[in-house]
Amino acid sequence: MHAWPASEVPALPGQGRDLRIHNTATGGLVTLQPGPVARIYVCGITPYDATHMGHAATYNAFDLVQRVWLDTKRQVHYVQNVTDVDDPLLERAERDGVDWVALAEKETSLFREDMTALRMLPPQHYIGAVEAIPGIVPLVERLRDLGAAYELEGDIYFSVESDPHFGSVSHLDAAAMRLLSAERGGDPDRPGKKNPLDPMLWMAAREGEPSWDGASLGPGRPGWHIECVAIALDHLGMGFDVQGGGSDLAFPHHEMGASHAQVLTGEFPMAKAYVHAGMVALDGEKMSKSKGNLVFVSQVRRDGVDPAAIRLALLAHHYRADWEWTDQVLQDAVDRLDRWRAAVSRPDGPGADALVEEIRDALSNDLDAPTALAAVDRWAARQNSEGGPDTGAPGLVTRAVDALLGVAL
Ligand code: 5CA
Ligand code: ZN
Repeated sequence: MHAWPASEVPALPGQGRDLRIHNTATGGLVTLQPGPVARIYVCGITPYDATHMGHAATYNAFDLVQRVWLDTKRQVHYVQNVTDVDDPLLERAERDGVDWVALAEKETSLFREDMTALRMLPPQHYIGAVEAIPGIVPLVERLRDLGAAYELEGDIYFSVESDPHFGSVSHLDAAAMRLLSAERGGDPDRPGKKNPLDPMLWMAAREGEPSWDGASLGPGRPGWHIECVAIALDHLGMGFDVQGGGSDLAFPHHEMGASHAQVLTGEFPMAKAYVHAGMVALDGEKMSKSKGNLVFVSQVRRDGVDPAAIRLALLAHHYRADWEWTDQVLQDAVDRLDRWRAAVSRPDGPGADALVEEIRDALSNDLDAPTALAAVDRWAARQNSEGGPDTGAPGLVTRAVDALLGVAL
């Protein structure tokens, strides 16, 4: 499917920095040194109740990853999926009495509009689960031929024991894995499984549900994790730089996906860093579609808030922190945007070369956007109080904030 339009990323003077980022798989920071083309896969939405501020915060984190890489003059090869067929989507369509295809299309369109408004860089490949099915089927067949998958009443499961590296993303113990598996789309209590954690690769066709030709697997639809693996391997190959998503994807989704890919290819690891964004809450609880405690990007935009202010509200929090969306968070961002805009709308100002380096230092250090914002705040405060003689400064600040933070002043 098509993605959304790219906003220009201005080139900045001087030298970008290599990205140091927290890798869930090692529990520490790693300095990534991609080749001339950095490769990133970010898990996309399941298209209903999109785009809420939690989604937006997670995509903002991975947009910053790309902006740091682009500043080093690398190209970025970015792939994202849309989980446009899965249990929760079908359940929502059923609940609301709407066609699941129409629901997915409508929500994906809205997501594209929100991403465009927020100036999130688009993926080069934006791939739906449904369009990936012809590539998924042979992977499931191969896993079965390798003895890493087995059948249970027509459904095909992946055997987690087939991957000697299973557990290397989340490092959770079996009890914790079992709990999260039950919470996040798994079926640990289904009788007949070899290991309760084994995830489904291919679900045999169910009465009244959509299904596709699965060749030797029979008609059915793909499991969740193999969807992202098929898309990532097809467009990026093994050993790509970053696998990204919210922290709720570390287990089971990214753990299982890594295992699928590692068994399929015999290579390890699938990604050089597994990067996870914190969870955004509302009224004390994680913003989630199942609870319905959501603030939508599109609603806030309709209320007349500049998307650049929404972006600043996201950037004011470290991507790894769990934080709460409040009216005050948004108001602070609106005020900051006003101050910054006032500061760059003068013909001269305090020199800004050092500021560009401060922003670079902050972002390359585990995407420390709050520190970058504080540096811009200091420049803006000086400008708004005493001004300065540098006629290039307001333009440079505008370009740096745009290129590195995705904020249009
Ligand atoms: N389609 C799958 C990934 S393949 C999925 O998880 N879709 S989603 O729509 O549920 O979430 C999309 C992204 O937003 C995921 O990376 C998820 O971790 C992230 N996300 C969901 N809720 C929040 C939240 N409250 N705060 C931060 N990120 C969130
Ligand atoms: Zn995914």
